[in-house]
Amino acid sequence: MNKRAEFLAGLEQSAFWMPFTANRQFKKSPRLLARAEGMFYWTADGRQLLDGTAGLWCVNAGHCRPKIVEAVRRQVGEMDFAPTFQMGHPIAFEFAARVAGVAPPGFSRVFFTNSGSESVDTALKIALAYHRAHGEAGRYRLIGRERGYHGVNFGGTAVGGIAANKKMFGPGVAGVDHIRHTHDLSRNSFSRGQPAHGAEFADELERLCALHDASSIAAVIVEPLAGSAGVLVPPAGYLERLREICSKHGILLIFDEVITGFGRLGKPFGSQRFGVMPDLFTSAKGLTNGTVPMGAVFIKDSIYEAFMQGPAGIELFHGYTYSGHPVACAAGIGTLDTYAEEGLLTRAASLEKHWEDAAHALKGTRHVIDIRNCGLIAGIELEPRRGAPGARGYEAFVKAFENGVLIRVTGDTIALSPPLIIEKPQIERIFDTVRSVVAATP
Ligand code: PXG
Repeated sequence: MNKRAEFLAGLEQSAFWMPFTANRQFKKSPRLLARAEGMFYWTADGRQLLDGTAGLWCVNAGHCRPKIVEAVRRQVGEMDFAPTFQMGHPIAFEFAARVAGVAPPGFSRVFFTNSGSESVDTALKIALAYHRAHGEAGRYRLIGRERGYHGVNFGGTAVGGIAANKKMFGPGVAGVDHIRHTHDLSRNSFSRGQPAHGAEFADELERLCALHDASSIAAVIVEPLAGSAGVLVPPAGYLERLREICSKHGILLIFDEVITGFGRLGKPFGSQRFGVMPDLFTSAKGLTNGTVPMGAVFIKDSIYEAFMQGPAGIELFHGYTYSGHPVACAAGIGTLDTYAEEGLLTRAASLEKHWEDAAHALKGTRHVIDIRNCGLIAGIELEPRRGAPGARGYEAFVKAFENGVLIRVTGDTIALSPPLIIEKPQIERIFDTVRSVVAATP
């Protein structure tokens, strides 16, 4: 047996417990990626795949970009690791300054983590600690939203609103509640960009303020545009209303920008796209173009300052061994250089109309019950097959993979989010493939 055949034969017994994967099914008929460049992956058996998902919403500049690869190579040979607890290294300070430089004004402080999940838990902890630091220790409740995805750590699982991600893991974090999601097919199906109806869903927050007493609520966390649970674009006026209610009651508003950050919506961050500013926001993924794991929480200056007024000593008892990891910082600097040189943090804006038209041209395709889009994101919702929800979506994914296009499905919704370097003919190819595989699905 050659090496590859041996590997495939051993796969069913593999030690790798794969995340969010049907392990037994996958290991029987694996899909293996071996190489990547620009807009493409190549499978282990040598087939080219057009990447319609930027890996997992992270490779915004495309794969294996030279500046990033070179920066990582250089750094890993110069200093592989150095601690950031009561010590530091220049590249962490340099990257913090660089990345704060692309954030909206007023967010000049950055806390580094290693993932989106860690960014979420960090942001929630900073929100709780902030209220204590400025004399409102009674604010301990955290409010999330149905169908929200905030990673898989305990905090993010608790404020998240996806039942399957919660049900196996016990009671979770105390003092958590949720507002309803914004999905409303009956009024908003086939909306282009922000749907017209649903700003009033934000009023649910007023209901929770009345129920729990607003002075017990520390923070509300939402994705400006919900990605994982099926591309839910915020209704016009909805985020504005949430902001207004939070400000009125002294509640911090956290935007989870793990997906919407770094150019996905045509502006550097979703807050800028929608014109609504949070108090803290999370990021990961596009921060390093997915090259080295890293996340970051961006903190409004006044929140940081509140901590710096406290007693001398450690201001926040929180951090990770790898917060500000030198190799991740190098990847981040290479990423920001690439984004800047190629105008990628705003490129989605110039492609959005074309993308939107290509997506909505699928209206009328068999099984398609909704199409949603914003920036370089599209969600195509399929009618679930009777008695087998998710089956149609999964089959479309497998067929697209066989036809040379990588798409992502969540339930029966196809979520598309290509690298921001995509060219128009590649947009055509993605939607043509989606149309044919969906129409051919029983
Ligand atoms: N917040 C948001 C909004 C996310 O989308 C996380 C937090 C967690 O990030 P980490 O780095 O801990 O995974 C995410 C992650 C999908 C998909 O298919 C989305 C994510 C991860 C995996 C799959 O939509 N988002």
